[in-house]
Amino acid sequence: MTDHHAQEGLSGRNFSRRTMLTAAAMGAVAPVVAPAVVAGAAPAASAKARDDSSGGTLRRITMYAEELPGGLIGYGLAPGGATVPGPILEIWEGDTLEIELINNTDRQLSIHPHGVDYSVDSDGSPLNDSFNRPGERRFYTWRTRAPFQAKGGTWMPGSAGYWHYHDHAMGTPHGTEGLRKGLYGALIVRRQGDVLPDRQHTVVFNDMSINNKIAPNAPMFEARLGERVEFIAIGHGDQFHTFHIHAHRWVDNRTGMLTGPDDPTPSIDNKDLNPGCSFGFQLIAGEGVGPGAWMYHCHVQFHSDQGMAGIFLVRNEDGSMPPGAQEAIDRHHGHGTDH
Ligand SMILES: [Cu+2]
Repeated sequence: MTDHHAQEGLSGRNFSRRTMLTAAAMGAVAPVVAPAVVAGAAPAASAKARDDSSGGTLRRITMYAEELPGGLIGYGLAPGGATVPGPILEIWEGDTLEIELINNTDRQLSIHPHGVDYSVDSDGSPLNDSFNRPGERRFYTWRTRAPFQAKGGTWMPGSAGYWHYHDHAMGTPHGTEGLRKGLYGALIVRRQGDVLPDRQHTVVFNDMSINNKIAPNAPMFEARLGERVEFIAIGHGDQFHTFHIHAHRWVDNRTGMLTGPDDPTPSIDNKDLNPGCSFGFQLIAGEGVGPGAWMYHCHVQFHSDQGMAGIFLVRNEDGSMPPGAQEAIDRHHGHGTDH
């Protein structure tokens, strides 16, 4: 089974899947960094030569598109390491990310990003002849930039945001089949000074599934009480969705956090998650409500009823199960039946 996301637990597996592409961030988060990323990272000196204006770093990774059991296809950072969703790619505003995508399938596919800058040959679309043929390697380059002042003094947005990447070439010129089979993942571009999380979870509402699973096998995301947890929510497919999480809320801006006590940005716990959309936020697990098995789900009623519902398990601080949580998980396994 391709159960990579369903039962990640607290083993640190989700950390190992996180592609921290920056040494600066590593100290704060202490993830297990995928060796391929470290090995591929260019020294700062060459980054400067490449991109003097932004001061950003040129980062290089190799990604692999591979078939998975159950008819799925995923992206990974090592041969045999593909997952659905793919790895979280994370860079800083100003960085350039060069991806060598190795297509280990017998289908044509690509990688197409949202939110960053790229030239037509890195578009990831058949329109621009930018895709991998079966067995082919191909480079894709994504550029980012900080906010800047345009002519006339108006401010233009930087690249920072909770974005995503996906196939744009399998099945149709829009990658409809690739998306359906699992070729998608989260892309985070951080701004200098952004707060880093203890733990991250990618939630993709893809047609009538969550990460290509449905209840009772929808992903169970875990954290310990008090941890700073980052969710990256992405929508794909042909359905409109709304993402809701129980007992926690966030702020409806780029980071999900207020900038100060007087920041008027509204606080929410439910947000549209339509195809191609993405957003992210951080919460403090169990803050104000305690540990427990908290539900997250699509709030379109027939979607939740048909299995777009999972559990955000907030464990006790020491990692043990809080009272009632196992019973709640057991109840969730009867999802779809009356009780
Ligand atoms: Cu839905």
